[in-house]
Amino acid sequence: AGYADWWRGAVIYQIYPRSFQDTAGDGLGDLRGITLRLPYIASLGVDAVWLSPFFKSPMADMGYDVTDYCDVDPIFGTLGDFDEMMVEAKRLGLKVIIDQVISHTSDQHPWFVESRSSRDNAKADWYVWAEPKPDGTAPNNWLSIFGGPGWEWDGVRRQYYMHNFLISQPDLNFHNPDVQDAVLATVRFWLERGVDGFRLDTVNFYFHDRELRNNPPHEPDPDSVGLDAPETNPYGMQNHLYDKTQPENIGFLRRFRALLDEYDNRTTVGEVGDGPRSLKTVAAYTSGGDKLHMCYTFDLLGPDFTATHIRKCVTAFQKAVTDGWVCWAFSNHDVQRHISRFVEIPEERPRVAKLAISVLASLRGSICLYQGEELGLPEADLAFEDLRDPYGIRFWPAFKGRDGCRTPMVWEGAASQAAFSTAKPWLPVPPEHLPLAVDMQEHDAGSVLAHYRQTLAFRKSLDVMLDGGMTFLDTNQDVLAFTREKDGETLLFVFNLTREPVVFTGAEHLNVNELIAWPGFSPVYADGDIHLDALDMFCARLG
Ligand code: TEU
Repeated sequence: AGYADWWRGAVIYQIYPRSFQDTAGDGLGDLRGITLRLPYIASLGVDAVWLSPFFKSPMADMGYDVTDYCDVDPIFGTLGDFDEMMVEAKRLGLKVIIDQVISHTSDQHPWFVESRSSRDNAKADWYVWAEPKPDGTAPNNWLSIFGGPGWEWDGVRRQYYMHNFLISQPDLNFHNPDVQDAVLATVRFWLERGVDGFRLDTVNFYFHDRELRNNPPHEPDPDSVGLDAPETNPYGMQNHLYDKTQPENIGFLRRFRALLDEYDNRTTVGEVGDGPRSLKTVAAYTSGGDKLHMCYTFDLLGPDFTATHIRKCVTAFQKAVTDGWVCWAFSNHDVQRHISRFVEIPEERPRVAKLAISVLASLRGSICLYQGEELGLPEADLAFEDLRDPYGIRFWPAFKGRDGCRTPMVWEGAASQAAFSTAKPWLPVPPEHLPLAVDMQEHDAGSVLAHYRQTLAFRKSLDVMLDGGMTFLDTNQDVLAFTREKDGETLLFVFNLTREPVVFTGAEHLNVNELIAWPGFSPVYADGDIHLDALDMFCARLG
């Protein structure tokens, strides 16, 4: 693969700027804080950082509600701070991916302020406006992911506008070419500033059905996680055929890619949460080399950390997406931290954290890590009074929201506020995170942090790990067993994700040539059998 393909197999570290490092003393992370900590991120051996939004915003959805796509919110700093961060990232050999939230804006965005001012202003058609039904109710049955109807009445225009998320996140009308042009102009702004790529928030929500047809009813999808999980949100009771994922998006994504291709070595990763259709959508968005580079699905963001589940997800992906590229992740800023999803007994946390990154780093695809997972941080258990996430506040206690994974990064276990800030942080630093702080693990060769570094270094050291093939072994044993292969080199991986030891017999006919020691795991290979402990793994070169 040439250098332009750097993103294939890349390890991307997601930063939640509000919670990473405060330098201004206001309890909120900022861009200078990120710059300060970039050497730490580089020391993990990742290829790129993805910054959650730092643009001007009233922060109703913590920055996923933008009022100016081309400026930095004062709480995060200035454009000058951004440029300094870019310089430091370049120096350290880190790529920078920013989060483009263009499906919707904030209702405070000047575009929306103008659009809602009358029915005939220049931006009247920039958002999704519609007449009420004759009885005054909303145009159709579309729902918002954050609860309630997907339409809000506007008393000035005497029309409804559409929103997939908060009422204060009106949906841009991508059917209007002027909207596409305006959005692409903001993308060019950041390309000119040197960013290496874009994470495209809710990329399958850009277009809606122009006829505004009602969504048909749908049994809730038991696999869906977080916001549209059936037990917490009626959103899952509808089949979202018409409020998102329309065919017109393909044309827009081609325009997006053409713009990117005017610059060297840029990339995109689209967030595709499309329920059961997600893989079809990923295939459509990433095939052909003329749309997105990668997509990100919610497949591995659920509670299931079993061989069966991971094999099912990867196999389904391989079948559906033959020409395209995926980015896998166990955690992000929207879901409960994976250590808490995968583990009930706290004593198991470090081992599962090590096993999980070993699995993730062995998969074919790029991978996204979420800040703090390299420390094995569990989800913070917050009180209702602490919550800032509007979604958590709305659905508490059935769904506790997304603040539990957004608490401040812990840098120094003995320092005030874990050295995140000199002030009281916007969310509390959980006391149980302190022993896991960076400085507490930094010099411990057996720590989760050390394991992340070793695992990522191994992944980076072999081409076969980056874009080699991935083939599951045909076995009925309860293990995750597969090979990675490229240019005559073949690696065998066997993971035991259960809490019972297992003897894996499926390697007998394979030519195990050289065992590869993996830190923290000590399987025994004897007479063609692989003896794995509970929560253990095996790696070898076949030859
Ligand atoms: O999330 C999109 C999305 O679909 C989420 O609702 C997801 O299903 C949920 O968070 C899983 O628990 C993106 C951003 O990642 C999220 O932070 C924003 O709130 C949302 O878009 C609106 O911009």
